[in-house]
Amino acid sequence: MPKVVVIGAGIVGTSLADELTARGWTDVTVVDRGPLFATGGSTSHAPGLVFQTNPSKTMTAFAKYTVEKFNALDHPDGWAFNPVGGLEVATTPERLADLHRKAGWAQSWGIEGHLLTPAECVRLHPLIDPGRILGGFHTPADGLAKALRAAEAQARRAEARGATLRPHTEVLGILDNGHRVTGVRTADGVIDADVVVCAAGFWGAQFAKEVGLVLPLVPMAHQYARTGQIPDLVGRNTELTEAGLPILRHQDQDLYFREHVDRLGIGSYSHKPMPVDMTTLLADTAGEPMPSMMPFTEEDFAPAWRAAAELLPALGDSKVEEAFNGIFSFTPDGFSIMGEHRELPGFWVAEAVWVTHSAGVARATAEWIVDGAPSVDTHECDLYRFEDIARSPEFVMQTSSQAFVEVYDVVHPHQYRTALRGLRTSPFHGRQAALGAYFYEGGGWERPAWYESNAALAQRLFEDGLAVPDRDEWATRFWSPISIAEAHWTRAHVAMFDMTPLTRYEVSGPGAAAFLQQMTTNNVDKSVGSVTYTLLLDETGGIRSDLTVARLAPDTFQVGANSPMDFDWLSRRRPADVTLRDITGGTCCLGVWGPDARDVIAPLCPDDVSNDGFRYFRAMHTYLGAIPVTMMRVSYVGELGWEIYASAEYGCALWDLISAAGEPFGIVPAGRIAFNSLRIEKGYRSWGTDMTAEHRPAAAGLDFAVRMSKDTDFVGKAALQQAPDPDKVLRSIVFDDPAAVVLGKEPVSVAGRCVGYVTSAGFSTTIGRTIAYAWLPATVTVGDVVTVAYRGATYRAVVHAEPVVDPEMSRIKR
Ligand code: FAD
Ligand code: THG
Repeated sequence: MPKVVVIGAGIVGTSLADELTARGWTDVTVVDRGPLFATGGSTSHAPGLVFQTNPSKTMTAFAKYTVEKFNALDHPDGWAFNPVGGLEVATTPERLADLHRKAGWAQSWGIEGHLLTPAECVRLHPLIDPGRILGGFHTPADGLAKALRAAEAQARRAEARGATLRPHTEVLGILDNGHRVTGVRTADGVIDADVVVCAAGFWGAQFAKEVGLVLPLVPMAHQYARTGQIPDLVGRNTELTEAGLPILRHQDQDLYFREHVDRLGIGSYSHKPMPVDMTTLLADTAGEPMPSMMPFTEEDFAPAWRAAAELLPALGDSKVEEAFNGIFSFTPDGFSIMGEHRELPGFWVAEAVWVTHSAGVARATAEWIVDGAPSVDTHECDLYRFEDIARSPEFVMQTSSQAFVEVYDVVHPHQYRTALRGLRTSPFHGRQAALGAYFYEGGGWERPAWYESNAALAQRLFEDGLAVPDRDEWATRFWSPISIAEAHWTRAHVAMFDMTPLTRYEVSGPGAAAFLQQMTTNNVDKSVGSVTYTLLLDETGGIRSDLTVARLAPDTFQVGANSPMDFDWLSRRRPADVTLRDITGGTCCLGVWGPDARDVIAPLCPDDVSNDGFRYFRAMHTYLGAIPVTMMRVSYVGELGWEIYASAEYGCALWDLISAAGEPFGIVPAGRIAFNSLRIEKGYRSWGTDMTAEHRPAAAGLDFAVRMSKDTDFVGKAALQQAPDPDKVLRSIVFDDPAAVVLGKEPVSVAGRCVGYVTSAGFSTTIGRTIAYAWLPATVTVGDVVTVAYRGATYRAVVHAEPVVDPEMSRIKR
């Protein structure tokens, strides 16, 4: 049986010991520098508020499991979970509207929740001044975790199954044999291990660094205070129950509250980010009860106290009695960090995890270690989700600080960070900026969302009758009606799209074809010049990614991928006779699509680009003017045309060449919003949003990309052979009301019952309605009526046959 060492006996380490031993891996040693179970880590003082609802389905699932698990734990001192419920109040109209959005997430992810009037809020939480609030959102299953009891109960259960707990044992180093991890070195000697899991909380980045791994997390201080006795609370709770009122969030002032018998605990994020310098941590925390507590900085708390007393007037006569600046981890995107070190197999991390998500993260990590894959989609938390730049200390610090500031903000789905923009720009960037591009950010890249230079064209089209339904204020943020004109113009004439940020790899070497055959579902071992749409599956048949694979030479393939996780997945499995290279940065890509695309390109190209001369899903190395290019006749927007790749130094010249050649046809640059709505019309999925590792190809409507009959035993094939018919499938739905807009994650109901959720959506200029993808029960079929809740409105939609636009492929294959 494999030997496991878990570093850290906080809520994560103990939960992991429980989950591993429950799966039969009982040779587990949990080591902690501190005493058990108040080790001195973040868990030791966590006030334990558990609000389950999160924009992320996965994080919500992690929290839901934590609540279920903690509710069922036994501890001699009392409850490990007290389901007092959760209440979030709004003091601004914007927050009130956002609580509707939150209620939507709760419904989508299966958390009971109710929107309340101010009077109803006060009935639940009588300390609230009803005159201060506009409404609230109540989630009855939320509550308080007693983190130390939960840690102890889980650790004892693991111990009963054979695990060993070693307090007062500091890990001084990680040992390996040059290939994989072999153990840890402690002050008392070496502990051998086949698997070492770093669950060392905000100290984890130090271990990781020692083994050559960058964990993008920043330990930050966050203020927590307890008041003196509050007369209104006296007699409400016993020492045992501690709390009876719902845990409370006042997010407009970055505050949260819980009861401690007859006192209130107040947590505040309203202060400036306070990153902790790990090199001076010991000195900085010397006079404090534990090394995760910094001295309280009273002046930072003053505004929080005033805001708290405004919401809860009962605080007026009270004051802060105990307080500290507690330390825990922040990450650039707010998600946890999970996975195995690629260069040091056997070294795993489970880091930047709240108490709220702890059991869920632990279960997924245990499944991953024991079974090879977690049962929920963990891509948002994947250790290898970060682009290179996102590992630089500067990036980690700035973005994590922004994440701290925004932790309770109303964040729009298209609101991109402002810190450190402009890091990755395509060679077209100068031209785009001059054309008034509005840039979104993705993977560090600047990506035009629309171009102000198309405003006049848009105006003309609208006057000629192109419909642009009015949108609500929320949906118009980070959006422009110009995008509708760009999409329309692509279908009517021709447009150019910057595809440079599309991740691409060169896979080469004598083993390249066999490798890709083994890794992906479709047959890619075809003639030179072939392009194949294919899937990466995990061992359970879940979709890890969807790729295009172009065979540029017998032993050279260009792979169009989705994220750094694809590179990681392929790297781990790459045999010695295959070279894998990320060529995204050194190259650029321009998509030229629309009915006039051939007329733009043909005069520039020495080769035959006719429908027969350059067939659909073929690739060719050629020239456009003087510029060497690789062209692929592929179109994510579903139009005639090509992706044109060139070495980056030609980019600007390529842009100018196509712009000039396209001028007689009225070519326009078009942005991401148009791109997105066009691909949704055409039925193309976006990995990570529409489908993830939780879904198999049949459910996602991608069976056509799986070649079960090919000779190679590709990854995931065996699982697909056993797979039952899917009970949930991805569908396109079309809204009745032309003005209906959704942005993603909204709950979908049939006959008043929530049965699924929206993944992505876009306004279709072709049919003048918004089209959305939604996961729905397989029993809901084409023609069925559904309703979608969007920030307080309810829209009717109908399940549509796919794709909504051009099912005959006549637009592409001409
Ligand atoms: P820890 O509990 O820090 O455990 C890590 C362990 O690793 C420690 O015990 C440490 O001693 C050990 N360790 C480190 N280095 C070594 C070494 N070299 N050798 C041996 N052992 C080592 N979360 C919520 O969900 N809800 C809340 O309401 C909430 N409120 C919070 C309020 C405050 C003020 C703070 C600071 C945090 C709060 N959190 C909350 C966050 C939560 O406390 C943490 O995210 C969580 O406890 C982290 O658990 P962990 O097991 O990863 O880390
Ligand atoms: N271009 C390239 N690579 C990519 C993408 C891209 N890789 C990642 C991502 N996008 C992959 N997604 C898709 C989705 C659909 C298609 C291409 C890439 C597509 N599908 C055809 C269809 O379904 O009709 C496939 C037809 C066929 O298999 O013959 O075109 O945008 N380079």
